[in-house]
Amino acid sequence: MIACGSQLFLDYVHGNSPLVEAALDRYSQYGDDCPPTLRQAIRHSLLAPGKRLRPLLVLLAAGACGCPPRAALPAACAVEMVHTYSLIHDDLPAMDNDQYRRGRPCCHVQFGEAQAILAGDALLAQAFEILADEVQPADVAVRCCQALARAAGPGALVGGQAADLECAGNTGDLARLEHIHRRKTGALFRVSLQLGGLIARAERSRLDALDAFGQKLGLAFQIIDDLLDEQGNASSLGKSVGKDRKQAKLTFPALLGEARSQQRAAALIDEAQAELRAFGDRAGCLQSLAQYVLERNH
Ligand code: GRG
Repeated sequence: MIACGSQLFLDYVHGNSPLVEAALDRYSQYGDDCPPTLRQAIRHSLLAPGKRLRPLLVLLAAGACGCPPRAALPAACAVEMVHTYSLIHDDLPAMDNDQYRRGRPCCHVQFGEAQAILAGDALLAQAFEILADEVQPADVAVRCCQALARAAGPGALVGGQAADLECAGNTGDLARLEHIHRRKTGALFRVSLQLGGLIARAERSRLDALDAFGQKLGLAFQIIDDLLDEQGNASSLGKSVGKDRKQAKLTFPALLGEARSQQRAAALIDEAQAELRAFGDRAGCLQSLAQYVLERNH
């Protein structure tokens, strides 16, 4: 296994996120049938400076299985669309009621609630259109649609969000918290890696290894996200901070304390990296991304 820090991943971001940004821009041009306000609302959120971790995971997983990044680009954009939809809807007054996201006013703050709901709806639908139209061959497209639908659905992203909303008042234990985040955060990390592997037509053992990596990475990402909400600053994060504590939310630092949360995230990243041993050098960038998730400050 390659021992490396986050620099390899940061170099990859430098080389490959322009590909993702250009494709997202292309996919969100739309014709005259899409009203201008809806187009602007979608582009406001989709083209805002997100970290693009999920699309990069798709490209890196495909690469680790021997497939060039361009072949996985449509699927990478599809996942980013589902993620952006979830952020737009999460920020709504009926959910987290946030004001600031990706360094910009939230979609509903800028365009009103109705347009923000529709922008999210449009992105969710478009993600599946892109997979069905552009992933080849058709049986792989079907498997990609199935995997993304499951990850976005009632037993994963939406279910995790619903469980989180019901979990007000800091009640619950570590098992409950992890169950929420396996669905709310982990499912999109896992499916990103699966889509990359499916497009590369990877064998079962490789898909399983990517999945085990994704589970551990997703949980570590969430622990760090909770820590950043306590310790980070709004201008570098591009979103509000300190909300979890104010709303007495169930979080990792609230249950474990900050030091133990940090240790748990580090242990999960070590375990995640070990899952990729069989890929050898091809997974160097994924290993480095895992390190970045642990060290990130935004
Ligand atoms: C509304 C169905 C539905 C789901 C909402 C995304 C989400 C679920 C909630 C957002 C709140 C939150 C802090 C979730 C957990 C971690 C997370 C998904 C953070 C945002 O991801 P980043 O940091 O965002 O990768 P960027 O903007 O960089 O893409």
